[in-house]
Amino acid sequence: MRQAGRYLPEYRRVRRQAGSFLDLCYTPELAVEVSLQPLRRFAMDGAILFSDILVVADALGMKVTFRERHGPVLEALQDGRDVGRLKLAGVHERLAPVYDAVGLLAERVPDGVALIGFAGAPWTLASYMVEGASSTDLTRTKLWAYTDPDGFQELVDVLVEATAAFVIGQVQHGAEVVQLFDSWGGVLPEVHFQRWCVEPTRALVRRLKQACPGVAVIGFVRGAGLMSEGFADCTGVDAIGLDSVVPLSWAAGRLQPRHPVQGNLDPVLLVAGGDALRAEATRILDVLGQGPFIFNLGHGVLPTTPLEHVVLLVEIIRGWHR
Ligand code: 1CP
Repeated sequence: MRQAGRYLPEYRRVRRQAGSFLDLCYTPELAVEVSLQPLRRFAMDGAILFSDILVVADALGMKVTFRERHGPVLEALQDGRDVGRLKLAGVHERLAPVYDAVGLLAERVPDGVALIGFAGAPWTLASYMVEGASSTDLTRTKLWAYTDPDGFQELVDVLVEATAAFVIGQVQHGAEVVQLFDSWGGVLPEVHFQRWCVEPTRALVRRLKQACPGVAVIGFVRGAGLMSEGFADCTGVDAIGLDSVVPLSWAAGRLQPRHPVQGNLDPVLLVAGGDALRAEATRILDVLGQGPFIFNLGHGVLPTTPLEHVVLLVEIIRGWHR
């Protein structure tokens, strides 16, 4: 989960050299370099491609920029006419530099380290394209989905196609695992969760698995809570990512018998370090480590995370015994 992030000094150096954030994503040598940086410092079992979920919006022809300390800024979609102007044809060509980065990474990631590709799930991607920036309540996106479901469906359909092309391209260039981030899925009430989170993800996973039968898919829906169970069972994802507030015993009882789970340390505990970090990391390992499990954070690494706390966390995980 955002391993490279802004907490590594060597990342910040490359980031400064690269110019814009999208230049970093679209320059294969630089994207490969920042993808490999965390592996050089820490004994990780997985490497996540350095890119961003919003390259798909960019590849569809939207103007996307990333402002320092502010996050992404997009020229927001207003209505169905704007959806009609998205350029689905040619998405593959525009994303070619990302595939090139994956291809180089597949050669350079050490043996035994899984190469993870990723994309935003359609709902989360749609939310940035409609809000035009980070938002916590997604009011505009919800209003569109609730008042004009057919029109909103057209946008979601475009995003299923574009995102499927994106993850298929990554797997064809060497990604072994694909993680789908539905970071804003948890704001939807159950009926709408089914339509805008479960259904598009199911369509996306079906396309991906048809093209790339052996690939493993991890679905992460932040805030899904109890709805994670239906999501895991209905979408065809293999493993399920958990945010930090999902109770561990519930996950062990309801999810883990059918799906490997991934999660879910609160990123703020990684900033805190010390006994608080040790206690929670150990509790997660004790409860979820009995079944199929990928240790991860419940959300992205915070920029203020001290490096020695990451070292400590890796030691705790490596030193833990079932
Ligand atoms: O190692 C890595 O850093 C992996 C690459 C990675 C991934 C998996 C980045 C780089 N972004 C993401 C996923 C991503 N991007 C998600 C899904 C996971 C999550 O919920 O965090 C989302 C929602 C985004 C959109 C985005 N891009 C945000 C979040 C804004 C918000 O609404 O909270 C931000 C800050 C970005 C920019 C970005 N992407 C990645 C980095 C390292 C950064 C920081 C910008 C910088 O370095 O200048």
